[in-house]
Amino acid sequence: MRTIYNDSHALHHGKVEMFRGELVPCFEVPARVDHVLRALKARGLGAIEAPDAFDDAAIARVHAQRYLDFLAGAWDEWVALDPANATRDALPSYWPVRTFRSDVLPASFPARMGLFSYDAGTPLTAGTWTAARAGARCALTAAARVLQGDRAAFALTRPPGHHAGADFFGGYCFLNNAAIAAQSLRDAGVERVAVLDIDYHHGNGTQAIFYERADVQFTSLHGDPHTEYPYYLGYADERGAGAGLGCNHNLPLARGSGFGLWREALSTALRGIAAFQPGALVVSLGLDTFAGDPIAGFTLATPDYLRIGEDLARAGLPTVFVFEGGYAVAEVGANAVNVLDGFMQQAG
Ligand code: OKP
Ligand code: ZN
Repeated sequence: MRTIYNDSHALHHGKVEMFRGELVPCFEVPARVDHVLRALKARGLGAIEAPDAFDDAAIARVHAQRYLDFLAGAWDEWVALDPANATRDALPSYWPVRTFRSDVLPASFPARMGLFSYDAGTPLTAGTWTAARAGARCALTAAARVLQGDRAAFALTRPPGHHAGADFFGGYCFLNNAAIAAQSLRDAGVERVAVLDIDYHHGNGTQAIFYERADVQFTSLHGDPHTEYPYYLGYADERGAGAGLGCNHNLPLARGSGFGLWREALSTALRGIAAFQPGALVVSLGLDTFAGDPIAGFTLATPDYLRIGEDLARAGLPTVFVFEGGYAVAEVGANAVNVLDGFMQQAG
């Protein structure tokens, strides 16, 4: 399996995130991807290639233009507020919750930070836009390789994407790489695309982007949002709306769940995907289901990821893997590569 990778991911390196009243060191660090890259090379899993050139039109198929304009200029605006900001991450402090307006674009940069975000755990840094855009291009390139006939391809990207909505960032995510890949498959003529999100956290951004659409099915296995981030979405009764009614499937599992329960839920998810008869599958590949993850609560073990890869391959679909979460840095490489290795061994 080909991996599409670009080292500009490292230009996004937040220092701190707000957690329980304190600024704590970021969990989402460049070393995550370095470990996956090293494990890929050690395992000899296939070529590691740079992304193709894409203009931003493919990204704008998913994201609102005013949000993209904001992201592109955000760092310069932050530093313009105070030259000393150049040494600090930008974090939002105000949000337009219910009863506030979101149609007006305030001139104030901090006000726009809040308009385009939903948490204080997602620092925006000098290289965030460049890194996120390169990541989206990796996802687009992986989708292109699958369209060109590869059985599967892996977009090794960060920051992750599945929490980012059409016009907001949050949950360490800025551009929704999986959604951008799925939309590009649609635009290339694949009539139905399934997105399967196996990150520990519900992919609220991806769900929201496709919620009213019948052409992209979204299925997610995740920690129950009653207790787990992102709390406000990801419940089982969210089935889609309008034309998309019945095209959204959430399978929340209690914090503490192990691989037995998790794999049963995967099998339920794969049955729903088969019934949709998609032409391609996009997997939001989070590895924070691992027992040792510092910010999540399932108990999967490293060999379990081989089984996941095999189960996914048995779906028999052209598959684009997009890297998402996984914060047990020393183990994230083996866990990610086990999924891809299991997939290729089963795919034959
Ligand atoms: C991103 B992805 C930890 C609190 C949790 C947000 C988690 C975002 C996870 N200090 N903060 O789904 O892996
Ligand atoms: Zn996650």
